[in-house]
Amino acid sequence: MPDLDTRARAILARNDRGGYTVPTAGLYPYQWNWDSVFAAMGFAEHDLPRAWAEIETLFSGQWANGMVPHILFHKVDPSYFPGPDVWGGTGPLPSSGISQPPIAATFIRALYERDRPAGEAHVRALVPKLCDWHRWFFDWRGEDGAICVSHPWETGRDNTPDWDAPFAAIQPEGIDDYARRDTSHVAEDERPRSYDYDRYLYLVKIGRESRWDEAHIKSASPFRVADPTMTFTLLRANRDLLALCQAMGEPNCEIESWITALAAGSEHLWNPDIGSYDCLDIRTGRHSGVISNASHLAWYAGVGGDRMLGHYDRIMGAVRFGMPSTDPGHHAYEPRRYWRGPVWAMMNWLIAIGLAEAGHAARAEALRRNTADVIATGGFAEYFDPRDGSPAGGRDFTWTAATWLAWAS
Ligand code: 9YW
Repeated sequence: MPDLDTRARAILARNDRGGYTVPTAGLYPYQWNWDSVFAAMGFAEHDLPRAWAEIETLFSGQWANGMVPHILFHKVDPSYFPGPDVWGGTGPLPSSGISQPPIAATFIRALYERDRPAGEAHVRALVPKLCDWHRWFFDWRGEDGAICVSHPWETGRDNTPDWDAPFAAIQPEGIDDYARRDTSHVAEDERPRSYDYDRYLYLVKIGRESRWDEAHIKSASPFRVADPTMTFTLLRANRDLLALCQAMGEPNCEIESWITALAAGSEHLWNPDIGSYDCLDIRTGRHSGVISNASHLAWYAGVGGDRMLGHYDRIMGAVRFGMPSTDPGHHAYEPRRYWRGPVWAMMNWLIAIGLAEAGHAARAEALRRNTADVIATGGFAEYFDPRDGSPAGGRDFTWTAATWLAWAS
């Protein structure tokens, strides 16, 4: 649809701050990690050099320990809380102290495939950085091959019901008074609750006070949860990183060992009680019991065969627009509240990549059309109500525009 194409390109242009893109003005005025990777794919449709620049700016914030932060605060903007002073990041640029789903290697490979041979110099410079980042996940987030987070924001699925049980065990003591900014941009009932924010800030405080000492966080934080978003995106990213190394004539057996470990480790996320992948709380050994859109990334990771197919068909059959971020059959489902129910277009894209590769081309195509419909119905919103496709959260959103341009349209 040419009109939507034009609007999507205009959103990318408006959110472009020169070398990096903000998810949306006001609500998220900085560079976010996985948002930038999707943005790059949107730019790639009409401007490959700009696509590479987006990724390279992201990696300019990489820490000495290999971590690539979830937010880079290039220019301070008071419309967002918590800002750089609350995080106290210790990297080369002002940043947060946690990471985000490592989808970069996968999409760098896709960029390279459409930009040969010009992209080679970019790939050669990025591969060692990707290796350092992926190694950081193994060193600090690995639990027997499953990948954990030290903060919900690290998964990009901030208030999913997956955290309800681990959060119930946290007493957020000693946090400073704070004023949220998000609810001045977006309706309160589409955002996380204050209960969640208190705990987000408590976990930031633990990290900041340790100066982001990962050994300390790993042993002392009350929050350590193995998560399908991280485990599945990292497994997939390692397969793509290995392919990039091979294309550069540099086979890498360290990555091969990561792939083997992750493929085995993903099994820890399988919850036989509900017949689904979900989260595993390392502190208690308990599964979350939540079937989320991240559970359906198993195909993207190339694990589990068709184990998720029954849930996939059931859930897609229960909503007008899918894939809802939480199973509508779960008691904590809230169709407009952020990661507790709404549809996220870019998650659909990842799920569809996996479905297509697993031989479910018709389902992948149906998901693409359903995503195109939700965008045509609700516009380029941050997320959508699964019941009627009405827009929710931020508007003129970069990753929704990019997902439209690169996949859904
Ligand atoms: C935060 C920017 C980010 C996304 C996350 C989403 C939300 C808020 O917005 O996080 O403060 O980090 O949950 O996935 O990257 O769009």
